[in-house]
Amino acid sequence: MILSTELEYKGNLYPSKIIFYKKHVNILYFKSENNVVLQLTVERDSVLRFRYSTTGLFENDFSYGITMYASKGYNHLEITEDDKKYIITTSKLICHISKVDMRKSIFDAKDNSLIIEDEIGFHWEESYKFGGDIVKMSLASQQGENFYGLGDKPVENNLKGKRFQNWVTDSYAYVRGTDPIYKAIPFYTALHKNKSYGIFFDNTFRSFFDFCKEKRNVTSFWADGGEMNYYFIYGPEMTDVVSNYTDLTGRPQHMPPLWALGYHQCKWSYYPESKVKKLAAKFRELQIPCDALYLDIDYMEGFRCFTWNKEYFPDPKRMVKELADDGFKTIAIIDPGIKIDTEYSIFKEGLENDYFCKRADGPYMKGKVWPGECYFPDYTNPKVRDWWSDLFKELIEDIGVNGVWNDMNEPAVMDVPGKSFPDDVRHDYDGNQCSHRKAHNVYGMQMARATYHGLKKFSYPKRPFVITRAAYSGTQRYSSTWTGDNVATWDHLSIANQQAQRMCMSGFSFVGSDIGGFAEQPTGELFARWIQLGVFHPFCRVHSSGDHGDQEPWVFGSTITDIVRKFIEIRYQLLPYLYTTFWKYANEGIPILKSLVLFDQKDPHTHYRNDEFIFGEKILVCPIIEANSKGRRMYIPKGRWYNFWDNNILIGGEEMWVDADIDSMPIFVKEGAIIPKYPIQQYVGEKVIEQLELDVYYKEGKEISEVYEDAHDGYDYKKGRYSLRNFNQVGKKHSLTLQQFKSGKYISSYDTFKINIHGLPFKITNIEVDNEKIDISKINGNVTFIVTKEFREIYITSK
Ligand code: MIG
Repeated sequence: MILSTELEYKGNLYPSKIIFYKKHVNILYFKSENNVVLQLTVERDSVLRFRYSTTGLFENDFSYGITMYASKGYNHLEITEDDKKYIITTSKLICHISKVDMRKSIFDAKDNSLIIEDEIGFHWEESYKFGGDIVKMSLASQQGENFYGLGDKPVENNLKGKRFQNWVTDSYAYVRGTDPIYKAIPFYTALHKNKSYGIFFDNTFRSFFDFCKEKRNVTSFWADGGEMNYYFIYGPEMTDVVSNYTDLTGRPQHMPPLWALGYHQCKWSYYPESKVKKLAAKFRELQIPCDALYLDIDYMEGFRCFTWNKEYFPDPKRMVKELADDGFKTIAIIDPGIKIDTEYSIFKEGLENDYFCKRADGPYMKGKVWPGECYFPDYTNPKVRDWWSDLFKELIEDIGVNGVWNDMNEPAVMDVPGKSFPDDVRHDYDGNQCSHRKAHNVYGMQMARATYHGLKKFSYPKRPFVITRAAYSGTQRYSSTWTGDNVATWDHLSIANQQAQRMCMSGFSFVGSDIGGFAEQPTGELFARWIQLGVFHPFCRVHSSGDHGDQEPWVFGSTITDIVRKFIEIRYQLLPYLYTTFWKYANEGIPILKSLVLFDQKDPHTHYRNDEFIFGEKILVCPIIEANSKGRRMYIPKGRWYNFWDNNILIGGEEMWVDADIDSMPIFVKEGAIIPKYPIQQYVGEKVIEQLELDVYYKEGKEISEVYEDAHDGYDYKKGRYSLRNFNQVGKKHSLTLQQFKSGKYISSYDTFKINIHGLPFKITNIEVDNEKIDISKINGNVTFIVTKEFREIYITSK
């Protein structure tokens, strides 16, 4: 294995034979003759934690990645042994630990099949330079095994044959394959023989993953320090693996306000106020829906966080209010670097209270960012986080800004080699003092966390909205994210697609790319194609660096404007659908976007697919990623699918050509689906929803759909004021039954559903709603009718 530069080490060491074993409730300890201790925790029947010490002593057990809400408990735990091994059995797994060398094998308890076993297993090298160990794990990879996940890596979905590094890095204009970039999410899922498991290596040092690259049959991961500490998460369904991973590392702590799922417009930068106002007016004039406008760094006074440039923005409170009156939410950027300026109150406070990061020998960590020379708050100190949270009072509570955008929090520094803090910088790490080697990957996450708490406090009773660039596992609890400084090229459109899918697979679904590309300027065609993809990403924002030309929906001519409007309108119509899938994500950790392998792991065709994905539960999307396309070939997963545009039915399970001229893209709806739709609005809340449309796609057989709603903001839903509607569609040759089961106490503004039935294979002679016939004389071609939202059963027949 290649180690990071300059580490001096003594060669590999390995555990020797086990001489001691002890059990403490669900924690097992195995000690080897040479003082290696394996601590095995049975977290759940399908989740095992492996932690190794090379000295017999463990570090303080502290993690920013794991949430305190992680569920614990198992149904069954039994430990036995024979002369060769210890055998740990839960209701889902059987784990063998070899007595000779501590190597492990894990089997599915159901059929005794091998899921994963150690190759060399745990080994390590001592580090002369830093002390501690370089900790390593190597696992034997089975034939035909594939790998997915790992955060924002800008590569194909399937990671097999590749090696990666986790070290959050500001990566302006990265390209396909650049590694590492902004995020460190040391979690992957593996799949072989229709069984999926995941590995979460909860170690924040610079870490590495090798997926059968160095050796064809070996997967390994290692880190420059800290402990070998990882979670094995069994499926066998990949969805359950991801869901269990977010059970461990957390899910969004609350629903986003619905407007955050609307369309966002950003640029570096919109200023002064008159420009922002013109921008807002243009959206309304052209009737292009938009919910949020962004203020990039130029709104500040000399880039000092929490200040305003009074020349550009003489009265921010008034401006924010006027924008709000027109339905726009204002999002402001806040970076970590605090300008060294003894006249600047935030700097003074930070200095007086000793909140800034220091170098090993005492000087402050000084680095150049936009404001010039800066010091940087140590967000790994809980006191600093509290202070930081409180700094948002004026911005949020008084001025009324609705969301905060955390940038440069890798941390990015312009004048320091490595473009970040040097290794020796000291951090509190919540009382576990350490160097930047350990804190680097969580620095941005802790900034986003502190920002989140500030917004939560000062936006109350509204929900906070935060977006961060840097992230470690668990950041999904606090914030949304984007994929950083991409480029306006066709390849980047495809990379954005990959990254969004990958982030969803990695437990972090609230993600989007800079639509159109941050660097350089897209053609109208590329912009339109990117919008088409972007409206199907959980976070939907156009952003550009601004110095290469404009990137608003109307700058590419009216044809493009019309296409862009049409797709943004589709997003707004689908908001109740997207909101429901967000709720599934926040509640159960189900990824909002599903790569085809996640959607149908049994089908080997999905294992190497990249472009197609499922948006939510029922909608199949495939972006057009090449210029001058009139359509494309794509893989349609198994099952029957309705073409969204013309209702033609396709039978999946093969690759086929799909037409998609510039004003269209391949979109399909799963048969049996019931898709809720709102009317087109220029912004969330523009209209009182007076009727919910339900698009029903007939299927012979049964299909379940859900619609989740609540007040779209605030916290009442946590007290039961939400509405969850479960719809059963049961289609037969000559009948269709729709049943509704409702729970929750939220009362929606509408009283009726408008039901549109697609693909009904028979002519209706009778419709009964809760056993009462309705007048069908007006129903002809399109099967559309209106029913009360309280209906329990609709029965449609032909005699
Ligand atoms: O050094 O704030 O990724 O979205 O517009 C550039 C200016 C700093 C990088 C972010 C980008 C943002 C830009 N920032």
